[in-house]
Amino acid sequence: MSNMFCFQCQEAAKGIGCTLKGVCGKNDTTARAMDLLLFTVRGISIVATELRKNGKQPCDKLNTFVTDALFSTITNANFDDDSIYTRVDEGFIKRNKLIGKALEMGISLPEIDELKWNGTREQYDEKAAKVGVMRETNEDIRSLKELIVYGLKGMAAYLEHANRLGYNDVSLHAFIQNTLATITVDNLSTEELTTLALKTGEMGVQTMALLDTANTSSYGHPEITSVSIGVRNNPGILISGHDLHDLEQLLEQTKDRGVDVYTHGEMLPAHYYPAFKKYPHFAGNYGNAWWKQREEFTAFNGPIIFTTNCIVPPLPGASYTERMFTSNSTGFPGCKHISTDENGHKDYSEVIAIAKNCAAPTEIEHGEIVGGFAHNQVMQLANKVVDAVKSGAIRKFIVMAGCDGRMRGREYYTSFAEQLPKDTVILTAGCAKYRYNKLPLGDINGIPRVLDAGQCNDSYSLAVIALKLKEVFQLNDINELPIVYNIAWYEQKAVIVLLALLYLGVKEIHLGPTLPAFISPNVAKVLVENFGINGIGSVEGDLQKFGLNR
Ligand code: SF4
Ligand code: SF3
Repeated sequence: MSNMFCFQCQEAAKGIGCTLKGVCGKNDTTARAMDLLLFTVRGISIVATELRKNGKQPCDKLNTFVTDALFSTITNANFDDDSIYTRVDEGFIKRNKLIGKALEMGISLPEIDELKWNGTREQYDEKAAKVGVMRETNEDIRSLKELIVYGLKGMAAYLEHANRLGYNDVSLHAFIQNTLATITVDNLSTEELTTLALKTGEMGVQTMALLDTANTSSYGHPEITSVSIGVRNNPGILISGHDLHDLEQLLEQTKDRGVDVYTHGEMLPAHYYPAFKKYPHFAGNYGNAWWKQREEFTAFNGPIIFTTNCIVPPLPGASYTERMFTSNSTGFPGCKHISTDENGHKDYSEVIAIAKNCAAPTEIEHGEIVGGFAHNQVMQLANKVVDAVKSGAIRKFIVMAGCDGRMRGREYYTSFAEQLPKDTVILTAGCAKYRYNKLPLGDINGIPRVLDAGQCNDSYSLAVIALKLKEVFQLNDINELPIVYNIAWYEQKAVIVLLALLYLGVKEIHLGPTLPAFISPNVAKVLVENFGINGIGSVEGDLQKFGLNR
């Protein structure tokens, strides 16, 4: 049996793919379980799409099943074979029910393994080994299909967050399923797949817009905020990931309980939302990006809640494993999973009880960082920004959004930020910011030189800002703006952000620290020729390329 093959993230072994165990810590059994889960999701999507064509809308529960299944296969989201196989069991039941419905309606279905295979749990692993990404033998077709699937995974994650806040758009679910069906059943050419990848980018923009509406309607528009990075004397609960709805419930349930709540990693931007400022026990942000969690969670001393990726498997015997909780699509064997009831409610009483017996967090940093520059806030400063550009005080904006990661080469981003000329401003979103958001880069006429819009999904905000500036400067093309793109990626949410930018017509994006392993040489050629996508080089060389010499 082949062990596993996965090349979906920036850490893919040797820049090719992980074959024995994931560099992320994913076991081969988990990788295969995920391949089988995607197999069931493809089957479901094929039948659901046929039903839609015949006027029958699948129910919300089915849509949620698909987004959750996709989300659970994102890098660093779920390491728990049992929880993945439970989803597979459920997936086959759902698929078979849908098939029954389709047959009742006289719909003929394609003769395809994804619809025919029915095995027992004992047969899952063997089957899983045959349905992974290598089932597609043509390298370029495989590359484009996986590009699309990874974009859909990112899209599913953002859609799930919006859904949890009560914001939904069934056409986005339909697109995800329809696309999975199309790339499974139809023999699309590379040109057709490239078009579909851009269409995925368009739907990605819509999904991020929906999540932006969900977040800002629920919690207000992010505003300029100083966030403490130090600690207080109470025990604390650390919440990581991207789900603001989970944070809200935690803040409500911890009110007046003598514990503080801190954010980690991608949850930092929660502090920028007005609605969360009313909680006096919302203490600050602790630590840095996801990959530093082993040291930081040890020092935190209190319970940690994962609302989404990215989990780093704790080392055996790690002191914090017993205080680690997962929720939503995430999972880790041996860690408690906080379930959601049918009203979307989560009960954090066990987390709070544990926290009360923990020591206060150990201080690892102190001071404050500033953020909250999402589109609404930046537009309130538009005059100031436009004046600074017109007067030449700001020469260029550098979009440095995306992900952080543990690869050594990512030191590039810190050096790049440090060496940027002083008349440039970094626009950031996502956990990539931790490479430079604590540097003393100063400001330009009161505008900080690092403007943090928020989480990776708030890259949407950066696109809105760019489109508004295009209007203000009366330009025909987004690429005429004084903005350059030097984006860092790690996992699949960055893929949907990238596809969204390509759909919006952004050219000359530099992508690092390495180009995706799933991009074949021929597909890379298309990306270079049509979109000017480039890798990164040396800091000095790239500054020169961008016209950013000091
Ligand atoms: Fe390897 Fe990344 Fe896949 Fe993990 S998610 S197995 S590191 S390619
Ligand atoms: Fe970070 Fe995972 Fe991608 Fe949301 S939390 S940007 S890496």
